[in-house]
Amino acid sequence: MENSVRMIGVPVDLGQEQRGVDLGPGALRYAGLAARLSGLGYLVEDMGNLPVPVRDVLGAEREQRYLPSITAVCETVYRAGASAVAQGYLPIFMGGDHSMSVGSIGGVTDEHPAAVIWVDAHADFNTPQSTITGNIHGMALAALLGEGFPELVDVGRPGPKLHASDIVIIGLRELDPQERVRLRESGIMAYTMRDIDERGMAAVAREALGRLAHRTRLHVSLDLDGLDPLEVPGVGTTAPGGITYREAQLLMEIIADSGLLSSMDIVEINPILDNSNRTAKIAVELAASAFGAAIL
Ligand code: 4U7
Ligand code: MN
Ligand code: MN
Ligand code: MN
Repeated sequence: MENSVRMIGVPVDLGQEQRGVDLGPGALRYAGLAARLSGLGYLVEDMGNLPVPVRDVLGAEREQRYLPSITAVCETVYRAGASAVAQGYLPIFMGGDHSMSVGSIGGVTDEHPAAVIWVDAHADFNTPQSTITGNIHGMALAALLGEGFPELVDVGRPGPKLHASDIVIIGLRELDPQERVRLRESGIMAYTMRDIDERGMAAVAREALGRLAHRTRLHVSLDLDGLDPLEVPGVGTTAPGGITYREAQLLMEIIADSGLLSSMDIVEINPILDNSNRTAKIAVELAASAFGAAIL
C-alpha cells in the first residue's frame, strides 16, 4: 500500500446527543498520532479539520436530528476521502461521531471498492423506522448499504456504497430489537463478543479477513466503544464486556499482516468523558499497529 498518510479531522458531534466527540481530532493530535506514524516511516500530512457546523447555532435543525448538516458534512468528508485516495494517500479520518463514516467510506470507495472491518459494540444498522433514540450515528452502516434517509444513502454518489458481503463487524454486543432483526436478515457477518470469548481474537480476525478476501483494499472503521469501557473511558455510548486492549492490538496486528489496509476511521472518542486522554492514546497505539508497528 501507499506510504503517505493523510490525517483528516471531522469534528462532528451531530449524530448523537452527548457533547464532546467534536474534540476527538484534537485529542488524537495531542496523543501524537502524526509522530507515531512518521516514526514507522510514513510521510504524514495533517490536512486539519474539515468545516463542521457547531451544534449550538443549529437550533432549527434539532427536530430533524441535524440530518441536513450531517449530510453536508458527509459530502465534504466524501470529497476529502476520494481525493486522498486518488492522490495516493492512505486517509485516516479522525472523528467525530460515527455518522461521518457515511462520507469517509463512501469517499474511499469512489473509484475502487473496498472491504470494511467495523469494530464496534454496536451495528449502527438502524433506520429512521427501527431506531429508538433517533440518533444518526446509529444509522451509519445501514445508510452505506442503501437503507434509511435517502439524503445519506446518496452522499457523494447515488445508492449503496457497500454490499453486505464487503463488511464484517467485530465486537458486537448491543443491538436494538428491530435493528437485530434487520442485521440478521442483512447477511452481514458479525463477530460478537461471544465469538471472541469462545474462539479468541486471532481466529476471529483471520476468519474475518478470509471473508473479505474478494477485495484488495481494506477500510477499518474503529469505533472506540468496541473496546471495553474500563480500558477506554472516553466514549459516550458505553457497553460493558468489550474487546480488551490486547485483543484490539492483536486484531490490528493481523490486519497489518494482510497488507491490505487502505484507509481508517477513528471515531466516537469523547475527551470530556476521558481520563487524561487515555482513550486517544490507546487509539494511536491501535492505529500504529494497524499501520505495521510490530513489537519485535
Ligand atoms: B455508535 C443505539 F439505541 N443503537 O441507535 C442507537 F443503543 O456509533 C446506539 O456505534 C448507537 O456509537 C450507537 O442510538 C452508535 C442505541
Ligand atoms: Mn459506531
Ligand atoms: Mn458504538
Ligand atoms: Mn458510540
